[in-house]
Parts: sequence; structure tokens; C-alpha cells
Amino acid sequence: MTPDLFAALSVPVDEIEKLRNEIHRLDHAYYVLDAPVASDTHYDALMSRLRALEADHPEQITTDSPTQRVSGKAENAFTPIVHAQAMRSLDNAFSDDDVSAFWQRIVGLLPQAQPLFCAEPKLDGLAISLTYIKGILTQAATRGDGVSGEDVTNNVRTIRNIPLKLNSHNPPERIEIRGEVVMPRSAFEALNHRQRELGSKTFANPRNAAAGSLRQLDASITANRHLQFFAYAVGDLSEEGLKSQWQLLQTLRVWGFAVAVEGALVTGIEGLLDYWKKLGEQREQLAYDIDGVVYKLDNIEQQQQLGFTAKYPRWAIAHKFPAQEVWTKLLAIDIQVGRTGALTPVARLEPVAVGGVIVSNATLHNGDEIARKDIRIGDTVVVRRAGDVIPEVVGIVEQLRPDNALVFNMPDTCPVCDSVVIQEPDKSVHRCSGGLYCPAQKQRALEHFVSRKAMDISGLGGKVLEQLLQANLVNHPDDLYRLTYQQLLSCERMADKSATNLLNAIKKSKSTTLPRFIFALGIPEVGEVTAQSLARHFLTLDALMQASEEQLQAVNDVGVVVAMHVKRFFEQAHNQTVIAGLRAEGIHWAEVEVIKTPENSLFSGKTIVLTGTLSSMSRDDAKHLLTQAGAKVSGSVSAKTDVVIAGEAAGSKEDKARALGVSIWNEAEFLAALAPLNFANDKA
Ligand code: 9MJ
Repeated sequence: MTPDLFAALSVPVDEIEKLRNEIHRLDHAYYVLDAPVASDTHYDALMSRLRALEADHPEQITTDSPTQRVSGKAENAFTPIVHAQAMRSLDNAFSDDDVSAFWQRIVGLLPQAQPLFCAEPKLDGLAISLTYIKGILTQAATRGDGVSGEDVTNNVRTIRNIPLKLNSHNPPERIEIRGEVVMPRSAFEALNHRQRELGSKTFANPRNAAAGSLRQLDASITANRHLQFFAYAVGDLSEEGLKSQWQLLQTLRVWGFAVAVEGALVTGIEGLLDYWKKLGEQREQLAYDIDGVVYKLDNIEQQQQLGFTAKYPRWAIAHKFPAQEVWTKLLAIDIQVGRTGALTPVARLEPVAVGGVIVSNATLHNGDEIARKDIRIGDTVVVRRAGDVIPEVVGIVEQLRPDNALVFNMPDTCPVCDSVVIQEPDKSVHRCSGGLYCPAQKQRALEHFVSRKAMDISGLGGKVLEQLLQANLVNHPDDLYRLTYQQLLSCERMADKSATNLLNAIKKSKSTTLPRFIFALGIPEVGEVTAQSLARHFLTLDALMQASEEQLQAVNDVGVVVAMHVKRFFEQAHNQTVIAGLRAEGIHWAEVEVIKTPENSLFSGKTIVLTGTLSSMSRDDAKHLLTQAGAKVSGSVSAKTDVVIAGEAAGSKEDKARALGVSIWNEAEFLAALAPLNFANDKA
């Protein structure tokens, strides 16, 4: 045997092949089926073994190897590609009448049958076309003008739920798969958050973010943007022997593609409209934006019978939802003062329907955002309202700017109390320095003080507080405890029963806990979790009030900024007076228990987020147990989160965790991890 032959025989071809197949299988389970079948450690071990073998045998590297998702060859980037079959767009229906006309047209053209339709969500992303030759992904192109698009192969290869190789023993010689690239909302929010922190441009909506992410010269940037692809069509159906759109969707799934959820077979005008209505109701819960539904004649022979107009297929139509982004006039900018004095610029708009409701106010976030987007009063602005989030101004329509558009500057003094406004170094937020002397801050601070997680005084809403403030009956939190029945009766819509109930609730709130009390004070940057850490560390209010910044920083999760705020808060004479007043009125709490964190706790020092509903305990109990076990329970998922515990109906937090690669536990896994700690029946 010659040495060369010997070397060839020693190439571990089988092992490489096996590793690739196994990694493809795990990727598919994780990114397409959303149901991981292996631990990260196992996955990483397979990847590093494959990398090592490929490093020793570079001649064995193939383009479909999972190690080759990000391979920075940019030379073909964005060169034009003519589509083998034109990528036509869809005709739109905006009303029930439009849908009815579409139905009638089809029935007229197909008199022999009651047509069946495949109804699908219409994803609001970017259409792309993927070419697979002998089952291997060889080219990806944007839709462009439908006739030709741009080569985005290198970037598209980084999208983890796109198979680099079709899952088929007998793949077509050549096939073009079409679908939509989207950015899940959670990834969009995380990206904009990052961009804001870096002082970089934010994206107006997930579609723009997806487009921007696909048009990167450096594919490793695209790889970090958590894009997803959903398949819904093929370029030329004739070769595949497929009979229906429904069958096509199932075949796409088998080949390894993600297909959008909630597709259905429907018939009759009512059937079509019902589907549209149902999906419209679910729209906000989906992980990504959809802007309508698509009805496609299911039978492919019938599709071919109907063919195309100059622009659109005759056999399909997009039935749009009410727009989530609309244009309107920015009439004025008002400033709202929050509890901690943060000034939020609020856009007053010419009223306009967005996502099905009339909107006349939208947030502009802060002064820096206004400057970055160059928003001026008088501009036509783009307003977005998606899901439950507060409507926001995401940009302007430059070409419609009037000559007299007015530049807006954040005020130097508080519009409510005239105190000096301070912009914190390195922060976008402007703050009124008036503290509790500012009536706006006073009202917000009182609302916070009585809120459920603070002193928990029910029956004391914003309206009642406002009246009490205006009548000068309440100025500071301690005044609440001196209110009389007669005084309460003087408030509008306050009768015997409500006044008595409120007095009882106020009285009951006197018995509280130190963490609740600290939280209720409304110290900037001190949320529920930090209040707990402070209480556990200092044990008494006096010790906390006397702590130096250095001592404060010794507390778990308290950094320079929080320490500064706490110190500053307790130094102020009026805060000391209010606290003394509250104590004089009889606010008290049991001594803080010194909880010993079990030494064997899996949770020690971990940052954990709870989401969804647990069947075995309330969210508050779970939080208590986790805190006792030494974990920090946080409300939002970030790269710093160690574990997300997802109960029933977990939503965007779970999606975000997945997008960020954070571990996700179900309830059973959570209970299993708690079990060794013997916390049974130990409640707050
Ligand atoms: C979207 N955007 O979700 C089509 N689409 O079919 C679905 N787009 C389409 N189908 C033919 N689900 C042309 C476009």
C-alpha cells in the first residue's frame, strides 16, 4: 500500500458524516421544531469534534457542513440574480367585500367545484428564494422587483432554521424554495435595546430590522440577529408531483423547513372570513409580526387552470389586517413627569386608527431619540402600535416636512414644578430635580406607594389620589394614615362603604414587611428585588438609612448608580421627615429573618426569570422560594439571565430566552431542582 492510499483510508469519513447528520438532526429539533433533544454541552461537544476533524482534513469540508454556516466570503454579496420563475407578489383584499369578490371570481372560473382554500398567516418580513441543487443549499436571493433580486447566500446561510441540506434521500435535482425571512419580536426588541445602548440607529419595525440584517457585508453580524425563515412555496411545482398547497406545506416540513403555524383548509366566504378573524385575534400572541392572511386555492391543478394576471396569481389573495403602522401629523410634544422625575416626551397626534384603535398620543421615549430621528413638530410621523405595547413614533416621513416644522428641545425646567431639569451623564433620561416637591412626582410617588407590591392599599386609585392631593388632604405618604372618614366622603364617588373599606385597607397596610416598605419609598432604581436585597443585607431600616455608598455597594446587585440613589434619597431632609411620620403613624414590620441559603443550592447567585403560569404554586411563592434558595429573580430576560422557568402559556419571555440561548426549564424541572432543598410548605 502506498503512503498516499494509506492516508486516504485513514480519513474518518464515516465519523464526519455521522457527526454532520447528528448535528443537522439536533439543529432541526432546536430551531425548527422548537423542541430540543440534547443538552448544549452535548451539542457543543459534537461541534468541536467535527471542527477538529475538519481542521485535520480540510479537503473534507463541504458547504453543507454545520461548521460552515458563517463563512465570511463576501465576494458575491448582493450581485443581481435573475429568478428562474418570477417571484410575483399577491393582490390585496382590505375588506370583506374584497374577499367576497375574490371568492365569486374563482367560483365563476371553476364552476364544477366548491373550491377549497389553504389559508396561511401572511408573515411581515422579506420574501426570499433558496435554491437547492441535489438537496444542497447553493444560492439565496432576495425577491427584489420579482424578476431579479440580490445574492444574499452567505447571510442566509447563517439563519439557523434553514436547512443547509434537504432532509430527503431522493432530493430533486434542482428546487427553489420560497418563503419569508422574519425577525421575531423578542429579537427585534433586544436588538433595538442594544442599538440604543450603543447610541446606534434603532430599527422602526421587525421587517426593517430583518432587511437591514440581511444586507450586511459581514455575515457574522447577520448570524447574531436571530432571523428566522418560514417556507410557503416552491418556484416550479410541476416536477414534484404535488397535488395541493396543503401537501406542499407538509412536504416542506419533511424537508426540514419551518412552516408558519396555524394554517388551515377552509371553504366558503364565511370559512375564509372566520379564519381571518380568528388569526386576527391571535395576532398579538404570535412570536413574529403578521400583516394579514393569504388564501390560496388548495388544488394545484386548479391553480394552474387559473394562472396569472400580469402581476398576480389569480388563485391567491392577501387579506390584510388593520395596519400597525400609520402616518399622521405630529401636532405638539408634551412632557410627562414620572415617579422618579424622568421626563417623557409624548407626541400629541392628529387622531388616527392604528391596529384597530384610535390613537392620539404616542411615546417619543426621550430627548435623544427625538434628536436621533430628527422629529419636528409639524412633521408627518410614522406611528406604530403592535400588541399591547404603548404606541410609539418610530420615524418621520421626510418628504412631507413642512417649511415651518419646529425643532423640539427638552425643557431646562420641569413643566409642572419649575425645578431644574438634569440630564444624567451617559443617560438619555432628563429628570426633574424637584423630588417630592413636584406635584407630578408626588402623585406618581403616591400611586407607587399604595400599589399592590408596595403598601398594597386597595381602593385608592389615581382619581381619588388626585382629589386628595388637590384638596390638600394628602401631601406625603404619611398623610394617608391621618385621613378621616369625613374627609374621604368629600371625594367624588366615595360613599359610606367605599370610604370604610378604604380606611380599613389603609389601616391594614400598617403591618407590612421591610422589603415592601423600602420598595414603597420609590427610591430611583430600587425595584422589588433590590429592596429585598437591601432588607436582607441591612436587616433594619436604620442601618440602611445610615449606610455609606461603599457599604451599599457590598449588597448583591447594588452598583455605583443604585448606591448613589439610595444614599441621596436618605440624605434628603424631607424624605427623613416622611419616614419619621410613617413610623409615628404606626407602620411596622416583623424583623427580617436571616435566611441561610442552603449550601447545596443550584440556584445560588443565579439570575432567574419566571414566566407563564405554574400549576403547583403562585408566581409570588415561586419567587420567594427562589430568593430563599439564593437566586435573584428578575422580571426581564437578558443575556445575563441564567435560567427562564416557563410555566403554561409562557409568551415572549420564553421566545427571547430561546433567541438569546438562555436555558429554559419547565415546571417539572424547576420542582426537581427545588426538591433537594426541602422547602416544602415554607411560605413567605
Ligand atoms: C407570506 N408573506 O407569508 C405568500 N406569504 O405565496 C405566504 N406569501 C405567497 N404566501 C405566493 N404565506 C406568493 C406569495
